[in-house]
Amino acid sequence: MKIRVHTSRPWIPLGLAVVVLAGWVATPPAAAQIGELPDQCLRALPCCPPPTQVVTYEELVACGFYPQETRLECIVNVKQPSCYGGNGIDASGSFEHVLFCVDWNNDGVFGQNEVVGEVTLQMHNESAGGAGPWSYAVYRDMVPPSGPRTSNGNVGLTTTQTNGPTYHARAILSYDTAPTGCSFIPQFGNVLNFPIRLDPIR
Ligand SMILES: [Ca+2]
Repeated sequence: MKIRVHTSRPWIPLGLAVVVLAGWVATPPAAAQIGELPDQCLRALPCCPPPTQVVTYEELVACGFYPQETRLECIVNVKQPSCYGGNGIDASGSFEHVLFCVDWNNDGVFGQNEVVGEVTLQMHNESAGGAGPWSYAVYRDMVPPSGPRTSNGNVGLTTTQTNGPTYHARAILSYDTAPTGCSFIPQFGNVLNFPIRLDPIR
């Protein structure tokens, strides 16, 4: 048997109730704002000049080449529970940018025309109580300039004959700010150089 307990309700003038309700609509309670709060974390750095390639928050830990898909890949470790521009997994958060370059002419310099692609990883603050670091994977399929992938530089040939020439690649991780080129030095993030071998597609 269910027992209902009745309590006497305090008398509230109608006008006062309208005022209270209007105030609640104008300023929702804190619980209603969860997930919409801006990230209060400021990545403060000493001055001057501020250090670069700070890897306290995120870091490229390894990169490589997957020949079968002509794909450059990297592992990005996200190390902190916050400071990623938004609270909650549904927050807009921020972006971790990774730019890939390949020194196609093997002159030891990554030129502006040797960018092969960029990928962005949307990031947010930890919201489920987990403890990092968390390892994310990013990749970018690239289209080499005519030659090295299929025919050892013989422009016009479309064979898959190649002896697997070696090239040098670079990945640049930058939080929030997209790298502007292969020489970009990120403030938050880091640069990794790594050799790759363009083995034939098997
Ligand atoms: Ca070059």
